[in-house]
Amino acid sequence: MKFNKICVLGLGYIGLPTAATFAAHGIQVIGVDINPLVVETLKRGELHIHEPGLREVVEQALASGKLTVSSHPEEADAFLIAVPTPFHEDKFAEYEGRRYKLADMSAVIAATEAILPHLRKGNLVILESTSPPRTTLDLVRPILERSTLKAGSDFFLCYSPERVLPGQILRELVENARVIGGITPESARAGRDLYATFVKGQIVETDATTAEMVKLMENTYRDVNIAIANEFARLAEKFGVDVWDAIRLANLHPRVNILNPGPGVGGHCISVDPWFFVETAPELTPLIYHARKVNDEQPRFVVKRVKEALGRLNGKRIAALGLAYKADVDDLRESPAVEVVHLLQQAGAQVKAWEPFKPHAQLKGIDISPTLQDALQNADAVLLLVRHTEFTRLDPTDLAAKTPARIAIDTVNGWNRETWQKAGFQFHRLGDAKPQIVNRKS
Ligand code: SAJ
Repeated sequence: MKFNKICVLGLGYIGLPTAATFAAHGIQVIGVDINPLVVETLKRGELHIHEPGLREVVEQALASGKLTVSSHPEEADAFLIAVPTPFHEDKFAEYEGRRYKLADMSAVIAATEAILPHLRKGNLVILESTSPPRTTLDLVRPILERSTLKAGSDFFLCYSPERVLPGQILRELVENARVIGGITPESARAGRDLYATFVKGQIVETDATTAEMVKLMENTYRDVNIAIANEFARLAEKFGVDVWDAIRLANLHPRVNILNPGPGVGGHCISVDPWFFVETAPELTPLIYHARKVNDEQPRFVVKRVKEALGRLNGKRIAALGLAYKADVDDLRESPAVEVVHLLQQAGAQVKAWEPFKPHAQLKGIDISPTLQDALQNADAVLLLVRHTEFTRLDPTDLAAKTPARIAIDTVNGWNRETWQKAGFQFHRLGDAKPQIVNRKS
């Protein structure tokens, strides 16, 4: 199938890079967003999101005329839906005492309905938004069939998940394997024809519900594995073991790959997607549910550790290093580091946070320092919350000269115990209860 013109609905972290990449490969793209601010910003040639390399690609696509932005979709050969699927803030359900969140599919519904008046015979519609299993068949298809056209015979319908890593979106869009789930084999084939425009990775055709499950399985797998790493960290502390060392040794086994403990799981994917399984099958998902709970509890566990290190939290001054949801990104939303800071403050600590990727960020209730120096001065303890490369390179002797703090707490295995101890710090690390042994060596 040949595509001359496509409409991409939703110009966020996935939709905008995808739209610009299609445009860069010669397809006429109408980028659609219901948020007038997004449309205006892009029309001015500016960007509302930060992603390395995106500005250049979008600028070029706009300048070439291949990408235009609008508030409404229009007739096209294909429609691609990449809108958010968050949770309802105030709606929950419960199964055997397990309270779970419910997905808010209103953006997918609205985007599908917006396509409806423009849907023609022979069109292709693709849902990319992460969604509960069967969304394509049971939610999107019936809306589109209100047009009286029949999905699978009059038009093609697919689910194709994005699998890109924030910070590397443009490269991964092209290089990652792409799973395309059609509601019929012909639909999947049409989807392949579209993505083959730029995808260099393997393109695999399957059915729509399998593709939906694949996406959720990837992130749930990661969540459960991080939960077990976090539980191992708790166990290691109980047994006087260094979990980081133990994980390194366990991973020498050819069929074991344990992930890293840390202050919790953030971001918009891994801490969210497992709930889509729980919501659609609570009776089948106790493990997935409890893994989510373990990871959500992790900031509290960190706070407990900080309290043990400091004796008490009330009145203590803490320099918190890092607020991003993970290493070397500037995204502070859904961040466990932010949660840790809030909890410390609730317990009476005075926290000054330093985030090198967003020194001027403003977060309600959090004192963000304009410089590292500012966060450090007057501190009683230095708390490492994010494994930014910049932090792992800090020289503790240098740092000791800038702060009265002589307690360092590392929650991400970013620092070397011996170097910090030599620089005069009492050193604590999450999941590591072996200080006396290292002391003996040094
Ligand atoms: N984390 C740990 N320990 C680890 C790894 C991660 O605590 O060993 C934490 C991170 O610090 C962070 C959270 O988990 O708070 C998630 O980070 P991440 O790097 O695992 O994932 P995301 O959310 O940035 O992106 C994921 C990716 N999925 C997988 O790697 C399976 C990405 O490919 C997906 O496209 C993305 O979710 C998505 O949009 O679904």
